[in-house]
Amino acid sequence: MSKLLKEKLSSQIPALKDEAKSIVKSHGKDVIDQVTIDQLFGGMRGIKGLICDTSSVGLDTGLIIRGIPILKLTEKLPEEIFYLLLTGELPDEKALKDLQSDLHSRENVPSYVWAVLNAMPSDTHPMVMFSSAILSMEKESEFRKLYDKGTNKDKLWEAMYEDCMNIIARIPQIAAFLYRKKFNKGDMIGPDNNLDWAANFAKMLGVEDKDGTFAKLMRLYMVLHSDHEGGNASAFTNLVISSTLSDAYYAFSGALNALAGPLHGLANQECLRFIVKMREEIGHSPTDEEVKKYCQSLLDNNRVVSGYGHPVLRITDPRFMAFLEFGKKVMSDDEIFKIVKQLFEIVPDLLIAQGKAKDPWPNVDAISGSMLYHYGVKEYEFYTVFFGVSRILGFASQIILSRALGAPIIRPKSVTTEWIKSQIKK
Ligand code: NMX
Ligand code: MLT
Repeated sequence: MSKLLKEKLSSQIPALKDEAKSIVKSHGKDVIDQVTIDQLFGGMRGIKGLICDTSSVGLDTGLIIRGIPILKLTEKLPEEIFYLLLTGELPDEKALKDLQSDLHSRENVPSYVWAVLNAMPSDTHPMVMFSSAILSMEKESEFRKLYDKGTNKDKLWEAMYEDCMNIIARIPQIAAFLYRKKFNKGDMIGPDNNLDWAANFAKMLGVEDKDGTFAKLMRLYMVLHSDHEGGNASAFTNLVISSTLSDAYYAFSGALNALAGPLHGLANQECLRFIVKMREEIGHSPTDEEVKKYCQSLLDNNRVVSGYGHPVLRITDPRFMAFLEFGKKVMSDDEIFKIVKQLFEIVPDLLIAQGKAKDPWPNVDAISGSMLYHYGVKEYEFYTVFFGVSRILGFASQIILSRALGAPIIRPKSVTTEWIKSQIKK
């Protein structure tokens, strides 16, 4: 089996471990942040409390992967991004081909996964199906087998790598199967060894793609959603689970459950649901005034406008801008896409006027669904699965590196409200 990526990592890891050790040895007690009471009551927002080298998110830059702003990576393949997330370098042609053939060689999904999915009630949410399918494969874990053998901790990352590669190779097929099953799209479509990871996914979904732009969208979609540093709710969940030396199957399944919340990854579903409902209620292409009134009524009822706001960003999400550019080229007359643009003109001002949201600008979820809807993927309940398939590239990179560095169990200290009150008195 081809293994250039694993070899590259093996050669990098000793230096990474030495670097981490020496930083801690020389500067272990240096203070880099302080914690305020509003951060404790406010979801730990802004506290610098984690190491994540795969990517970072600046409040005024958005996603940066290994030093490269996401808008400079939009022409890359998701496999290239995975290589970059893990190693800090883009692969050359040989390394890319090697990675692609390695993934193809691992794509055989155990047949019991289909049985698990077929056994689920037809009204099960696709994210439950996706998360369960991944968890159901836990018995395949090389990591757990190696751990059970009592293997040296330094070797565990290699088994983590194997598990992650197996999962990445299989999820396009699993997601495509559950899309076709759940939404009665017909029989499963098998993988095609000649295609790249995202184009293969596009083909297995069975979405009509006469001009090849849906495959292009899938590549872009998978690149844009691949990672968003370590502190977002699902990535953090993934890191916490993996830090207990649970394997990747447990970690990804748990992380996907965090992604499935409407304040996080489910916002893409909620945003399309909102647009469709608004059109149904208003009954035609809404005017600016009607959209304004509709959104204002949400805010007046203490509801959020999905797709707007962010825990870190204070600018329009560059991932939103990348989709906007794609949409302008491919679907400029699409009714839903036009409403997304209309919302972009209207919602920030309403949020600014309301004065609550710290970030009034759109995030990626404000637009990603409209891209899918255009190609006939109108089942918005499925949208967060697309997010999850892509984000597993980031989850995988983060926990392979954590295990390679021997990161300890994550266990911050909690305090009681009484303790806070006693500190205030002091
Ligand atoms: N619409 C209405 N109110 C909002 C919005 C919004 N889009 N965004 C923030 N607020 C409110 C928020 O609910 C809070 O209200 P309250 O004080 O009554 O609790 C107040 O503004 C302050 O919140 P922030 O500190 O600005 O935001 P926070 O960091 O806590 O949360 C989000 C960030 C993303 C959870 C929040 O902006 C939100 O709920 N947005 C809508 C859901 C969404 O788009 N999520 C997707 C995030 C990206 N992703 O891909 O995961
Ligand atoms: C993400 O892509 O994970 C979201 O933008 C949420 C976040 O970064 O907190």
